[in-house]
Amino acid sequence: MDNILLEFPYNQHEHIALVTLHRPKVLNALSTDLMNELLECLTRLDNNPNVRVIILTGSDRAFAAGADIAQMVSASPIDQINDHRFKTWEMLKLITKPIIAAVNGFALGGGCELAMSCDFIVAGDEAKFSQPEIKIGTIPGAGGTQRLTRAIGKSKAMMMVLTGEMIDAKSALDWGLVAKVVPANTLLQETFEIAKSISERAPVAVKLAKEAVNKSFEMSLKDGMDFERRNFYLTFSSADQKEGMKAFIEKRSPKYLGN
Ligand code: CO8
Repeated sequence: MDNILLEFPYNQHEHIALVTLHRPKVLNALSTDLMNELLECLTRLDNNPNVRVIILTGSDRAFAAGADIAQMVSASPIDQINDHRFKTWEMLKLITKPIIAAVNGFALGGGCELAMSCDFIVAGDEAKFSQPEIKIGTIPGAGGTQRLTRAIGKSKAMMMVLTGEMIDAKSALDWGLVAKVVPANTLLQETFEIAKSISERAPVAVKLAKEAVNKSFEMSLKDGMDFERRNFYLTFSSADQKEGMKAFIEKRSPKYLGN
């Protein structure tokens, strides 16, 4: 992998992996190769039973400054179709384990869309978010008009998509795009603490909870509630649910095995 760095175990934690986007010369612009490597890496981590939480980050300067403009400048629509880039983005949705985006610096265009494709975003206080595609004669293509609108509402999303201007981390927090803002130089440590907390929860329940929350984007309230109830019932077939409730009654910490 030329464009992705992987640390597992991360910080000597047996259940946490750190994936770093690494194209520093172009602020982690998301080329086809980078996206393919990212998907391959995340799929491998998803298949590794020891991994419970994945942190996705970039550099101090940029999480990612968007899709690779140099690669797209003279592309035809057919080039875009044949490139299979959108298939790669679609397949990211199939990762079952939680992915936390730890964002310092720029998260622009496809970079903002990639962060939003993760399960939640923790941002350094210098982070900047935008959908700047309108400034280069196009529009978001990997969920910017959809996920951003669901995250921050129509009015603010429309303003961001039509002006292409950046918002800072504080606005991203106030508007609900990010879950938490922390000092930039503590971003990875703070995100690690959150990942640690998730890694201590029952892994199957974590997956089922992730799946149910994500369904809320795609279903009516009634269908979503039904889906949630099925997943709730399903947790009662796991040994971890028995262990979790027993440990509570016995006033001890649970030991989850992921089954
Ligand atoms: N693609 C390719 N190269 C880039 C990109 C990019 N998105 N962003 C930055 N770079 C390169 C620059 O060309 C520059 O290279 P060089 O040193 O060779 O000139 C290097 O990174 C450093 O960038 P700057 O010199 O511009 O650094 P500044 O600090 O002056 O500015 C900015 C930083 C503000 C981030 C600026 O680089 C910028 O505006 N970048 C472009 C942001 C943008 O428009 N992003 C949207 C791209 S389109 C998109 O994402 C559509 C997604 C569609 C879905 C994807 C499906 C696959």
